[in-house]
Amino acid sequence: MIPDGVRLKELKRLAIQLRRLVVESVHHAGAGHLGGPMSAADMLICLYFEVLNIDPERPEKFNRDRFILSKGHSSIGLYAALALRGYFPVEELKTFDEINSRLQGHPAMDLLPGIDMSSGSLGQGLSPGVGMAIASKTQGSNFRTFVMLGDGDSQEGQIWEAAMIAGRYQLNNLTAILDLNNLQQYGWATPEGYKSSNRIPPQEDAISRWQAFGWNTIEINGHDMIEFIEACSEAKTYTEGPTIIIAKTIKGKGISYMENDFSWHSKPVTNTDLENAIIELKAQEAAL
Ligand SMILES: Cc1ncc(C[n+]2csc(CCOP(=O)(O)OP(=O)(O)O)c2C)c(N)n1
Repeated sequence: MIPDGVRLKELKRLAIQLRRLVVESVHHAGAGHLGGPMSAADMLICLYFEVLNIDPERPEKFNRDRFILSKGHSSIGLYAALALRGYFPVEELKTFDEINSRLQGHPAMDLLPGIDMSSGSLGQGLSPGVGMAIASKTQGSNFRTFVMLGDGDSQEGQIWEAAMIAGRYQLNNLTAILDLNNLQQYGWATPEGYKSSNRIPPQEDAISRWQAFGWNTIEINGHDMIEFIEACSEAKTYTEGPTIIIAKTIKGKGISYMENDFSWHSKPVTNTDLENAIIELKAQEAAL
């Protein structure tokens, strides 16, 4: 269902809260990823508050929708979404990245309720997504599987092996989401990012690539919540095969000094950085 104005405002408020929790957690931990969680923030909130058929009280329920964060380094974004949705206390985010914490730098499925798949080694998230989608069909279930990919993440060959199988078996219960922020750890992932450089881009034209593997493609602005929710609905009604939502995003979105700057892929947040981020996020909330 498409959210009305009041609900949309609430979702936007949650995305601002998520961004604040990410910066606070990385500041507290003294390390962590920022750019990737920020580009994914609006979609993570939509997934956990609108799209996924889930029950935080019963995180193991067989018929729940599955979500895999293939770009597992953005774990703190996922943890913040899970905490806000009620899977565990928001307070626990303060343990992010500590020894023996359930909130490790990369998601661990045997530690934390709500994590459907461990991830962190790039390129490995779509394969288990294919397995889950096949399991849903062979076990007569109707749960859907969502996998969020990074553009750097999808430079790994295993993504394309999984993409080929998903197309081959017409897995119409599988939705991939490409967080196309054009940047990766130390530089560019796509031609858009390469505008100012004469280096050869590692990835070109995501749409025709995915279509060649038999996928339905929907291109959206990944920071427009309505576009994202509508794309998820369209994916549900597409019966011929898997769908990928190609979401154009901005790395670091929401904190001006982080936006489109790959040095904010991962780095410690100083006290001043934190203060500046909170000033911006408070202003965004006041403007809602
Ligand atoms: C197999 C593997 N190689 C390298 C890394 C180190 N690494 C972590 S994040 C990252 C860049 C990821 O870029 P992208 O998928 O575009 O993520 P985003 O920009 O959304 O953060 C790299 C190279 C890794 N985690 N796994």
